[in-house]
Amino acid sequence: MADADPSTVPAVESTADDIAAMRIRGAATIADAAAAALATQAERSAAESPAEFRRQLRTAARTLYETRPTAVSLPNALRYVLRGMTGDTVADLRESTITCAEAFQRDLAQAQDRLGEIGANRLRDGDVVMTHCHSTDALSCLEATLEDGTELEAIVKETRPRKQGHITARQLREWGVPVTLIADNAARRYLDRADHVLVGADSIAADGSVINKIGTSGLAVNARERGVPVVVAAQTIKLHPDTMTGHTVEIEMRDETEILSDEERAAITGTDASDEAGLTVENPAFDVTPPRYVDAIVTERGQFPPESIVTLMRELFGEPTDNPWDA
Ligand code: RI2
Repeated sequence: MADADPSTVPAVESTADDIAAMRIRGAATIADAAAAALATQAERSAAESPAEFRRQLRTAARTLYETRPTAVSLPNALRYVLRGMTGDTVADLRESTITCAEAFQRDLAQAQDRLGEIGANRLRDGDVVMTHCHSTDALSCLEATLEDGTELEAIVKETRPRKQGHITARQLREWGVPVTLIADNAARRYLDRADHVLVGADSIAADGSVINKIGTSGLAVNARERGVPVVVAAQTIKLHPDTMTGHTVEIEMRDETEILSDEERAAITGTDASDEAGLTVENPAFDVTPPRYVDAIVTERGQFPPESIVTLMRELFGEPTDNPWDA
């Protein structure tokens, strides 16, 4: 991350730190927090000219943008708020930015609710749903189903390395859903008992590829082989407009200590040297599931076969996007 700009308010820096450290995580939650941080920057800015105000907001957006590279909901949120920053005076700029950020947050919550209702139409009484990681969009589908009085069971993959499946299990137990927690390695065996695989997304590419927590692609391939439909719950803020022009989605590589502690490393290498050259640890946070393994992408605008998602992407984002924080 770049050195802190003195005009950037502490709330922006702390939100950026929290996103980078995954204290704030999940693509929708990150977008919500980023919009809120820009609103705080606007509210507390001491800028004395419109040009200075705009510069400060762009700097704050860049600080947030540089935290994690894969979930497109983050740049989509930042772009949305910066585009809503209009006016000829500092007061007008401040008000328009705050209003736009608040509208964005409201729309985000509504979109998730609407998506949940659409996703719930796929689920029937007694169905068993296998989940991966923790996705608020995916859980919204389950919540809407349960609100109808429909009963569900869940097979929850623990989702190494950070075991975010535990967050899903906790939420589902709060809703009274019977949960079977399994190690990731056991997923294929338990697919025989599952009626659906339901996952979220960090980004959706123009060809319908789904970028989601590492392990999603292997799960989807196994599910296809077992005949279990794979459903991706993803608000349209997860659509990655740059992929329309051939850009690929950067996969975040995280710290090796999420996989291997210093003690475990020492036990393998027989030395305390943390840079022992012969042992490399790779820790990609996400992988790419090709569209042929995905049955449906559920958004707040309806359910789509992955191959047709580009139509929605064009409608919502038009043609190529810019990064206003680079201006
Ligand atoms: P919602 C998460 O990424 C998971 O990969 C999850 O499937 C995705 O974001 C979407 O989450 P991470 O931030 O937006 O935990 O559906 O690395 O909550």
